[in-house]
Amino acid sequence: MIESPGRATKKLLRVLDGEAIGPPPVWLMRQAGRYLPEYRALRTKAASFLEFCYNPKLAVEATLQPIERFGFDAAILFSDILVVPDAFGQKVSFESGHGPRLTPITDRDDFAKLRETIDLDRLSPVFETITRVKQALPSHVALIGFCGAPWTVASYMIAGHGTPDQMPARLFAYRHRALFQDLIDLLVTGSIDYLEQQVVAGVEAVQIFDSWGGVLPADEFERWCLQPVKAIIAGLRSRCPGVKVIAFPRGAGSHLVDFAGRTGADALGLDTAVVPVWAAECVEVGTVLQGNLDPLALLAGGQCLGEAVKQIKTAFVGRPHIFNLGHGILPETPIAHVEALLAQLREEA
Ligand code: 1CP
Repeated sequence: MIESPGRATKKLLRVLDGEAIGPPPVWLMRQAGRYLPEYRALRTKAASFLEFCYNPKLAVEATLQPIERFGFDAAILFSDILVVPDAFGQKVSFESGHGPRLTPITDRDDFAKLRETIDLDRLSPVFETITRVKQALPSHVALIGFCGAPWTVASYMIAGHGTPDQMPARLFAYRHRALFQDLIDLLVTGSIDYLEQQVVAGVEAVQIFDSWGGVLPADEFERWCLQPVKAIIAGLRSRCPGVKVIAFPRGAGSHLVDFAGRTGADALGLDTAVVPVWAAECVEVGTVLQGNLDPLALLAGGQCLGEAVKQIKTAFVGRPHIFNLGHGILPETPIAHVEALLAQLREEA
């Protein structure tokens, strides 16, 4: 257990310790971002998205903005999962309107150009951001760090950009099994080092985003998603005993039942497609559940939003639950809908 004086006052950490609290603590994936006018204004102060992520002054402000506006129960470090390939020496950039661009890894020669260990010095602005955010946060707000799961990060490293179905990485994994395994192993080691430094800098929990695991058949899911996440959690726990880990294996379907137990995660982020009452009944007892409002219901607002929130809250009564979306908030989401969501969550105990 990582003890801190504020632990008992932080609802999110109490739930991660296994307590069922009503109303549940709430934060939203991608809660810092383009739906906030103050984020859009801040974003203009950096020439590129990576420079923004590596500028502690700006990243601290971006992390705090949604806390100041909405009073969420947790802040999530403002950064991106693709700082990891950047810190392995791969060329990474973000083009506005086109998302990330990386120099793709196509063969063993490209792989050999990566560093053998992650460059933690390059990531030092991220750790500075964490330390500064920690000092600025109200005492009841927890700070969450994160990384991408190896499969999801590798899918960008292989394709060189986002893809709807991760076909380049899936094919690569079949055609070049040993090489792909080496890439995954490298990311496991680098992610442990990276998360460890996030914990040292002050995060109280970490989330591992596996946004693209859902496209894989069972054996590939086991090999490229479940086992690497398990290895990261084991490695991190050996260095930071008691750190809380939330796994978010988006699209994992029936794998969700024992995913936390098998990987050692404390909590499981449920994606939008998961039926809340199914998860409450079928995911093994002892797993804290997080989720899973449809980001489009939040965007639409009104009655759809009200009903969806109620359904989720009701399904998880009596189980440790963290209210969240089933995927990241969309840039078009009206602020008033986030306010309505929070009012509804807080009024019905
Ligand atoms: O300002 C901008 O326009 C850049 C948009 C943006 C933002 C706000 C990107 C580019 N990343 C982020 C921040 C971010 N990314 C956070 C910040 C903390 C918070 O949640 O508030 C986090 C946790 C992420 C994680 C992330 N990045 C994931 C996993 C979660 C998910 O949404 O599935 C993934 C897949 C990425 C890659 C990425 N970074 C940015 C974009 C547009 C993408 C997706 C690219 C694609 O596949 O199309």
